[in-house]
Amino acid sequence: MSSEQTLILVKPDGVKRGLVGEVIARIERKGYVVTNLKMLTADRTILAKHYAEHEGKPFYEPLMEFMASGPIVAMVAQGERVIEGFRKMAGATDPTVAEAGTIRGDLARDMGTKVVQNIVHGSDSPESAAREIKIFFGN
Ligand code: IDP
Ligand code: MG
Repeated sequence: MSSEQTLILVKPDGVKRGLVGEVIARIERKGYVVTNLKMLTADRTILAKHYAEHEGKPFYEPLMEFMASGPIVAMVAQGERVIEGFRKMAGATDPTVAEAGTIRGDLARDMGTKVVQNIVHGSDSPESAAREIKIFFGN
């Protein structure tokens, strides 16, 4: 399979806790290449596009509020099967059960909040990656 790209976000909890370097270091040690990167505070418009698939779910509003609560770091990582590879590195959505050795398993836990705070986002398919990279970085 040819080299592909994925959209990775360090969420507000990761930035607040000073884990941006840790996340980037793991991506680079794995051998993926960061090809674009920026810090921003996401507004509702951008978040509504990014999380359109979750609209109407019970955690949607808390998710929007959490993701807008502080700066995030958006980046594009590139490599063979990076979409699948980064999802594996991130670990399960619920950080309490995410495997040790994963970003979420090693660095996050259930904080008792309405929305799960789990440090990172990673695109889940080539279609999502293309759509999400466009949202954060344009064409
Ligand atoms: P993912 O980030 O592992 O792909 P998604 O199902 O796409 O997980 O959900 C997006 C984000 O919404 C999660 O990373 C997490 O922050 C939050 N979330 C997902 N499911 C739940 C839930 O059942 N309760 C609370 N928050 C959730
Ligand atoms: Mg997802």
